[in-house]
Amino acid sequence: MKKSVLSIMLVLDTLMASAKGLVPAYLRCEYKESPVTDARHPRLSWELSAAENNQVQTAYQILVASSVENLTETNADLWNSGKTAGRSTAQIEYAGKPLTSRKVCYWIVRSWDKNGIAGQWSRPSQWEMGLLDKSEWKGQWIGLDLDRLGKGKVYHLPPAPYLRKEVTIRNGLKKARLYVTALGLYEFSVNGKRTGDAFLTPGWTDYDKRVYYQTYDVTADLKAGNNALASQLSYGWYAGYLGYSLLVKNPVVRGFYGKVPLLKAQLEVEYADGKTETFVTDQTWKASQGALLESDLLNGETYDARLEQAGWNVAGFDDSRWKNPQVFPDKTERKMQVYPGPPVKITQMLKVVSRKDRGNGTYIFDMGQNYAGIVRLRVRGRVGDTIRLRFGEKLHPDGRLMTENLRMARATDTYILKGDPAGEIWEPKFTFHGFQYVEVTGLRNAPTDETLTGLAIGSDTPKVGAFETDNAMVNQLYSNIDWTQRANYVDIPTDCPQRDERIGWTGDAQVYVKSATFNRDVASFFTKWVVDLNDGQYENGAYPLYAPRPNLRKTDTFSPGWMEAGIICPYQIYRSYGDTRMIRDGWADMVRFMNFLDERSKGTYLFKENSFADIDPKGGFGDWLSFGKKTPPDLLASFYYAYCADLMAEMAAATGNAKDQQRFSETGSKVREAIRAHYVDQQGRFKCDDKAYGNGAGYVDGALGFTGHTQTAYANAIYMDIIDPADRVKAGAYLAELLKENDGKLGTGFLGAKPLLPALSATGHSDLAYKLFLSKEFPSWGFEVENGSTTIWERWDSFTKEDGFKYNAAMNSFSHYAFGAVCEWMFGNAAGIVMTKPGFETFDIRPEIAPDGMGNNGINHLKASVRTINGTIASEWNKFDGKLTMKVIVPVNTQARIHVPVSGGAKVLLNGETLSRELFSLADNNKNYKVVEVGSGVHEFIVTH
Ligand code: RAM
Repeated sequence: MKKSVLSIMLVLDTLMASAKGLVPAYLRCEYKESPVTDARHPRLSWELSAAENNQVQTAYQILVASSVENLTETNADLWNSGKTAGRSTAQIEYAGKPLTSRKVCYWIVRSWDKNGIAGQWSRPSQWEMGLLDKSEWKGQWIGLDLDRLGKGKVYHLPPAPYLRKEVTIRNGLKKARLYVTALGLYEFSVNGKRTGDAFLTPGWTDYDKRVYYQTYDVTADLKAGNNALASQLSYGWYAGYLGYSLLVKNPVVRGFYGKVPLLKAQLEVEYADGKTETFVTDQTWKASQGALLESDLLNGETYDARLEQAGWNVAGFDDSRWKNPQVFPDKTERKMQVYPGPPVKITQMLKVVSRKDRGNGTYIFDMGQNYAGIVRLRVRGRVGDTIRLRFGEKLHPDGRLMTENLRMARATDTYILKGDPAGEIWEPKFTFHGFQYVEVTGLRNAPTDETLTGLAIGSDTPKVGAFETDNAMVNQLYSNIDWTQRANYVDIPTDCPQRDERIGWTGDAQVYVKSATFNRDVASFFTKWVVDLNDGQYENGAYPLYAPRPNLRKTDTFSPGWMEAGIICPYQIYRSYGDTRMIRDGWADMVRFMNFLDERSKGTYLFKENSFADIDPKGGFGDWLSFGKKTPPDLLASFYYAYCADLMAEMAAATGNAKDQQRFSETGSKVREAIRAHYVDQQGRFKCDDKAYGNGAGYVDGALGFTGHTQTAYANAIYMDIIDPADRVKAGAYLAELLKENDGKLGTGFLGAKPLLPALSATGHSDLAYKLFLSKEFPSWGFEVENGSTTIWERWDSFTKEDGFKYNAAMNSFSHYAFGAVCEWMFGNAAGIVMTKPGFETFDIRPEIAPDGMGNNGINHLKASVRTINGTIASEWNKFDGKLTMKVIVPVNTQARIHVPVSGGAKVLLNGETLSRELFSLADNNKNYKVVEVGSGVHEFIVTH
């Protein structure tokens, strides 16, 4: 009886659910929810869910209207796409009426399922258009030159300007938008309330070419009568210290784009009677200085609360003693655009884990996690008490704060109390540090855990990935990878967040970009940075060492392995998100880069030894931080040449550009041929003319000598498909052999570490890949974890329990994501999530099961998931009692080929039934797979013998 009621209910449930059909949600525009954009044809996307398995979308319809009420088929006044056949749920370009500045657009979508049944309309979402023409900016650049007030011996840090203006708003306010930007950094407030919650606005660009702005809806913050607009500025990337320029004694160490930070803002209000009014930055504003005495990204902030001008940011303040600001001219060629990336935000609060009294009024707080950000200080004391906060990633063995590795970055915040008996709370606004430990001095009373609160900052890239196993080391490693990404994806992808560097190194970015896509949604983050890359391209077509590209050191130009980021990053964004707009927008620049390679190779389609002897360091950075004999940088440059040509050919095809597709596939084969002729010996081994490098002087680690027969060479050749498929297995064997000769240890640097495990897996050496992955011996990922890491380090042995800090004061970052590129293998091989069509429209699940017999050091359970632009994919496997189970989640509207690892005579159950839909059996990687093609749903497998 009970049972039949249950089944009737189940039947009813499914009926009701299927009646609903496909359900669209997570509506986004230009990768964001309810954004402001200046894309004239913004791209829309949504996610689908369905109550039944195997569902796909066969058509969709989008309505866009000027109001939510008009979102009906007959009233949609901007766009009615009509029923449009197709499975796409992303990258759908708005194709309605031309959009004008400030337009607020509301939209809904519905989808038809595989049975042709229309689902319900989604909930409405919206986007808003920014200012599409620069001439709509009426505000001027205003600033206050306080430069002469910088007085430090080493650091010239002038106070930060304050700007204000009162405006009168009439009765009947309907809508108000504030458009703001700065050359430098700004924080803005309306009637004392901060606008938005973004940090480090408006971000770093090549300010001569473009500057981004933010748009705030301030309707609710204004009132009839007098209103105060107020802004604090800081020097930031525009006018502050940058990178290692001070360290390397560059003639310019700060103010790379200008000396005086400038504000540009306009407040546009609309009244109920249809009238509008615009208030802009101009000479009538008032300017002064205040409590913020020093403010610099690398060097920290000094805030003297005694100098606060109470009420400066609210209406009615007496600013008669304030000056009028100076108006600065604009550059006509400078573009003003909507910030395309995810805003930098405070993404997490951290509590103090422990604190130590070091005597003499010095305390050290442990935040428990190395992160990028700031701390909020809570103190009570007397007027003039001075609290100094210093930041470090590590402690010396004797408990002192270790700051040597910050080099010239002062990374110190100072707060001077006003003596408020109720206590004082302060946090810096325009700086951040990379740290785990904070040294505090100057406290009047013994601190508590509440004295500090950690505030992690970073570009607010939505978390999409999860990776979990029954191996604690691996779980910690995954946490380390994600934290390092968060600490370094701060407006641009930086190398490290702590020392005097923090620049957008292209090599680091290109080796890591694919890994990044598994952890966070980085689509809009790279939409921003790829523009910086193109802006940073040299006249000759080379992409720079870092982007944006201030002149931090005269000799900084370009390098093989770094410059290719200009091709690899857009390519990866295309693969991960199906984004072809980035390809189209950057195509001319990317082609210029390929022309540069062609010209450099002098028509030989090869880079022979010494082809890059004219750059500094000679040959470029090569396999940076590798061990042993060096892989010739020219060999790697040639590999990258072929690889870039392939990616270009694929991107040309994706954008229907047959001519360029042909050009670049031909380039790809010519480079391969040339490599084979010059760099490969009779036995299929990589070789080089090491004599050509002489004693190696000028080359990175050139004294160690050069050879083509390295782990890095084979790993890259396999990964980039440089060698004939027939020789692949041989290359894999050489790689395995080289590992064996090296005591089973990796010797790879920045360029070799990423492809190493994927190359082993691809050539049947999954067991070796696992061995490296699970190793805890130097050099390995596990070694860092064993030595207490909470982030990925620049060097495997940046710190060891035995030897402490070997490389300090030179180059020893504890938050450097480059070696975190193993993440690609974790998701792509261990969990086996392999994209077969851009955006994961189709994919393979092909897990490599960890070898048995490793006890606690092995993996018996692994579960990974990633929320793609086509929905969430999950892959899980368990080994126990000689049985293997797998669970795979395939999102609605996608197709997966699931590879079930079996060995002879195994029996496979799919969702409890003997596998009968098996497509084919594959024998590769010394493993047999049974392959089954499935649509959406949860699919569980049990493999028994
Ligand atoms: C270091 C950076 C970066 C690397 C360059 C070559 O200083 O930290 O990681 O790409 O050098």
